[in-house]
Amino acid sequence: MKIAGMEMKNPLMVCSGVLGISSSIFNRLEDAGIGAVVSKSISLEPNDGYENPTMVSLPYGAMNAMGLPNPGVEGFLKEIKGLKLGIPLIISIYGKDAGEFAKVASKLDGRCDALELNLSCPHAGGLLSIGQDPDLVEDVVRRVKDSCGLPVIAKLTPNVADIRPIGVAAENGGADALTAINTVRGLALNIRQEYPILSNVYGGLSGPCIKPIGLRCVWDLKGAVGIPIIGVGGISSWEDVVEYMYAGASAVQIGTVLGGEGIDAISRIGDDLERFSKDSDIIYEDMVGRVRARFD
Ligand code: RRO
Repeated sequence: MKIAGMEMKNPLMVCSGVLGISSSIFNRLEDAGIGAVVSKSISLEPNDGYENPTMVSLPYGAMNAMGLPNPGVEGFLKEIKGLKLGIPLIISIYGKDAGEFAKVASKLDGRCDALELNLSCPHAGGLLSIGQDPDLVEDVVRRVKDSCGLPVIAKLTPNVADIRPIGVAAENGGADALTAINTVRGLALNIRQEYPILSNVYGGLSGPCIKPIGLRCVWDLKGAVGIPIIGVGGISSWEDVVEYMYAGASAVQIGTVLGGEGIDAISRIGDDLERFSKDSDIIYEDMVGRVRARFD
């Protein structure tokens, strides 16, 4: 199967952020059968991120406010020097404005198979506001497309009243695909200490509890854009993958489940999905958008 010009053996990707950027992790993910990997978001300059606590597990998912920690684009390129992968490598990038996004993109030209633009971190003020404004989204995507020859995937936020105009703006800017969704802006409190749990106060909610929100966003985008959609949010089983694909996703990303179960979750979900495809005689491409509104 092909998505945004990348040949993939299955529709599974690991989502940005959860497993960092080391070459050994990318190699282990490939061995576990992942179709493509996405790096943590990389910026022009190194960034330390927020103070601890940056992560909290909840009975229904997890919440994080890491604060975009990363070694900067030059440090990242050193980190992956010598990396040999037989699957597509997608590098997630961010910048404070379109010009910075374009600078990071040009430094990565020819170093990976696609870029994913993080327009959607729920607690990095600037990024969230770029991702909530269709004009800014279109401008960032266009500037990045002009600055490199890589396929560009725009990662969208669910933290908007209507995700469709944002997806359409990314498509108009030249995006090759969309990723929906980043985490949902939330708050976790400790009533004994009488503090918000995360040092940043606000965080991004992920895990099983956000699956219906991710599905709704994929469904809405499918009706609004012509480019492929990569679904993400709360996937922990093959049934979740099929739900996202039936709703309109051409591929999916897996994240929070890896925090609890580790990389074994990839082989479990991948093997189960392949079995479902064979038993039901539905190839991956034919799963995309299979569910229609009941009264269409
Ligand atoms: O680093 C983070 O705190 C973070 C990022 Br960049 C993002 O896009 N989404 C998220 O939930 N956390």
